[in-house]
Amino acid sequence: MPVDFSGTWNLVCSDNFEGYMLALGIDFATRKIAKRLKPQKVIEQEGDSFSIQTTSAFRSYFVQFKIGEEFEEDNKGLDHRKCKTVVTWDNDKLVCVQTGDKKNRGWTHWIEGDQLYLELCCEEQVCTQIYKRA
Ligand code: VLZ
Repeated sequence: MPVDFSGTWNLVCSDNFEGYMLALGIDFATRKIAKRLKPQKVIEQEGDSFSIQTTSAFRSYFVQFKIGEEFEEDNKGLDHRKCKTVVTWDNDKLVCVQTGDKKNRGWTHWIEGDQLYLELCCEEQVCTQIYKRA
C-alpha cells in the first residue's frame, strides 16, 4: 500500500522559497508578497490519480495528474512557463519532474511522522517546506 497524502495541510515552515522564486524569475514585488504567504494544500489521492490544490491569500494553483502519465503543465499564476510534467513514485516519495526552459525543475513530496514535506527545485535552488494537517 502506498502512502496516503490525502488531506488538508497547512504550511508551518519554509526555507529558501525566495531562492526558488528567484530561479523562476519571479519579480521583486511578487516575491515580496509571496514569501510571507502561508499556503494550504488540499491533496486528493485515489489510486494513481492525484489533485493538489495550493491556496493562499494572494494566488492559488491547482494541478492534477496520474502517476507515470506525462502532461502539459501551465504553471498559471506562478511563472507561466509550460512544462512537460510527470510524477512517479520513488519508494514512498512522490517525485515530479517538470521539463521545460528551466533546468532541474521539479518537486518531491513525502511524509515523515505527521508532517508533509515538500522540496521544490529549480536550477541550483532548493526550497524545503513543511506542512501539518489542518
Ligand atoms: O506545488 O509546485 O505540492 O503544484 C504557491 C502559491 C504555489 C503562492 C507554489 C504564490 C506551487 C506564488 C508549489 C507566486 C509566485 C508547487 C506542487 C507540490 C503542486
